[in-house]
Amino acid sequence: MGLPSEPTNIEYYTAGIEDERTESRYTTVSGTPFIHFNTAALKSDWIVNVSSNVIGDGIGGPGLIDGVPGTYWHTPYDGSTDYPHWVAFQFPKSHLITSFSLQNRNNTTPNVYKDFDIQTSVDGVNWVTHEFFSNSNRASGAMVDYSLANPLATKYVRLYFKNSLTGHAFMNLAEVNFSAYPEN
Ligand SMILES: [Ca+2]
Repeated sequence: MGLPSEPTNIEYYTAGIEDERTESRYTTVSGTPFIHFNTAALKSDWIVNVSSNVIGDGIGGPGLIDGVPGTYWHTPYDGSTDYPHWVAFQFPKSHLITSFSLQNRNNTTPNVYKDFDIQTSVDGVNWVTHEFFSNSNRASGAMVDYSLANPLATKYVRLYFKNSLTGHAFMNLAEVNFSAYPEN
């Protein structure tokens, strides 16, 4: 299972927050570097925020961008926090995202998300849904790939998890990778 191959000429969409309108643009991006952001070094300048975190189990949002399958983010399981759960990323500059992958925690007890949205923002505060997905892979440690039907150019991206594949109020996740053209 690998990430999708590099596209050449693609059409992408940017979301306008103020008028809640989506406009399309066409661009030629061949010649710019296409990067699979899947190591700690490549993700070192990302800012990550999570909706909630349980203390003492996993290492929170940083566990999602350290390139280590064994580290993870885990939401509280004391009954205080139900879906939706989310994780938001801020890149140092706008990235044109074409695909991404989410790695399940490698654990005997799967606490896996099901339906989720990929969202975009112009300010990191107000979010609009770009596309939605449904996960059916509950295998421990599985790397699950998702391709965007419409690539997304954004500095801010959020994964908004709406319910559980495994019937839990909580979830965990080992790693998040994006594949993108970093734009200047
Ligand atoms: Ca990790």
